[in-house]
Amino acid sequence: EHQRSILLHSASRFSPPPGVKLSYGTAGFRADASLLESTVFRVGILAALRSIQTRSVTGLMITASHNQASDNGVKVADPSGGMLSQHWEPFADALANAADPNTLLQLMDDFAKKENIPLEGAYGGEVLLARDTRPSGIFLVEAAKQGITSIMGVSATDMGVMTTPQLHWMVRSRNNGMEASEHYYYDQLSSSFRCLMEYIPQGNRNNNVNDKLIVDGSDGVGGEKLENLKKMLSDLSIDVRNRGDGVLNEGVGADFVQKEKVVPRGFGPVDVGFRCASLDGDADRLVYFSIQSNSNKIVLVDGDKILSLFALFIKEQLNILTEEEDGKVNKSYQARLGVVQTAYANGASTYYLKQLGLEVVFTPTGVKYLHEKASEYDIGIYFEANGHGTILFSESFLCWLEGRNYELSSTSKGSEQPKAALRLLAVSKLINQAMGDSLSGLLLVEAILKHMGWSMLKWNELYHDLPSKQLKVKVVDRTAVSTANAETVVVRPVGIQDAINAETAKYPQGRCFIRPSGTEDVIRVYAEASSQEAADSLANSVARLVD
Ligand code: NG1
Ligand code: ZN
Repeated sequence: EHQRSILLHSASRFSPPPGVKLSYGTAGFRADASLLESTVFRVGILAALRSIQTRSVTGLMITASHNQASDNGVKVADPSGGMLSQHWEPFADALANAADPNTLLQLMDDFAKKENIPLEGAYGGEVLLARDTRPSGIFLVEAAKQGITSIMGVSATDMGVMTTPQLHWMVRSRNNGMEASEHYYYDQLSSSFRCLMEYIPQGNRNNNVNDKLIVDGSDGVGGEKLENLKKMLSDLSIDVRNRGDGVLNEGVGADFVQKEKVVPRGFGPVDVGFRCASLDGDADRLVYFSIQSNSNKIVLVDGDKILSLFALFIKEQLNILTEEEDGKVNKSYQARLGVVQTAYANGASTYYLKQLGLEVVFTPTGVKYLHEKASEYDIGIYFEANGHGTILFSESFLCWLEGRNYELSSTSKGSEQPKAALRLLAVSKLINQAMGDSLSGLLLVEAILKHMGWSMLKWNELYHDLPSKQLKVKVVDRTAVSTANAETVVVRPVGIQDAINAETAKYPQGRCFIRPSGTEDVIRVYAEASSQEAADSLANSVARLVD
């Protein structure tokens, strides 16, 4: 009873804006910040309930990532550090859209019963919360705290301004019984980076191809955090631009650079020839680029190429590890290595990865799908073309690796095998296994380039991207389009897929698909072909089919 009255009282102070229907979508709730206070309050309640149910720490992140500064959003981190379990999403939608406190309470009661969640403080839950640099985050964090603490026995721990991957990392870390502080995060990243640098092959150690890296922080939270991390690294020279003085995500950042393929604000002719990278507003995406002289155009090195670099390096280490002195293959452990992409992956990257002999699988757009798929492998690498991705290691593989490392360090000192084991262990600590993280991703790219002795141009030459074009078509009801086969085939409206096939067949190396966006009221069109003109023309004619 006490719990009911607390809830009714606090809920009465957060009424949802009339006439607005919100949906948890691909990346939590997102909208203009002025509409979100009641939603964030309610997501606070949800994160608290999830904490009680799992008897673990959960997380709540306030961010709208690469969207404009006036937008904001909220999403929940599950105890693993990953995205909220998908079977809670309909509850999130219902909670956010409940019209009044009584309906809200009824929904909670029903859900708690169904999910066996004791509402009377059986477990003292805890929710870690953080926000990006958006000013609206300040009042939204307060709404989140009210929501969390309106569930008896659950506490809210405010971690302040953080990147999305930092918050997820800390949730994961806490539930593994480890410390969840920013210092510990920097410490783990920098020490595993140092370890990778230590095992760089002799010949490449003093190679100076990797002079300086210039990073575009998208005027968001990532720039500041990278400055902190930088202080703990000695082998790398980083110049951080767009650290927050300009407007967040405006003409800057990973989304802008990847979609527009032009030089971001704060960069210019003096940067020609340098390796550059862009983070997005909450620092979970990373792309590289270089500036061409006398042009506003950039050479983009996207998520697919980061994925290819990672896959190549890991495969090389696995090969070293399983090769016996006499050249035979050690069968003691066959690690399953898998690569996960979406239909947006450039066809040339898929072809390249398959040629390396790798298993490549596809999922629908949205990191929750990619992450889930990647977790089925001993080493699962996933990336979206837009630069969001990471590497997952299975517990059993890491265990085997620890053992192998121990065995090797005593028997074959100085050989490549123990180094390969140590490198893989270092990668598993450097890369953020909770979710894609631009900061840890960046350090891994830098370490691998150094290891290979490659410049960015050399890296970019792994394969040549097929020309591609992305368009969006505004529609009244995007749900009218539904797809199958990892979004490559349209099922409804009937007939469209045949028309797309007929168009696509007109272009050499043509590939084209459409899908409803999970974050905007649009249908997205993607086309690929052997020339830019052809890709543009294919995209345009398919867009006309949708209109
Ligand atoms: P939608 O709007 O569903 O296409 C976009 C991105 C996703 C993902 C989400 C979440 C593209 C084509 N789509 O989703 O990859 O990043 O936003 O932010 O880039
Ligand atoms: Zn983001």
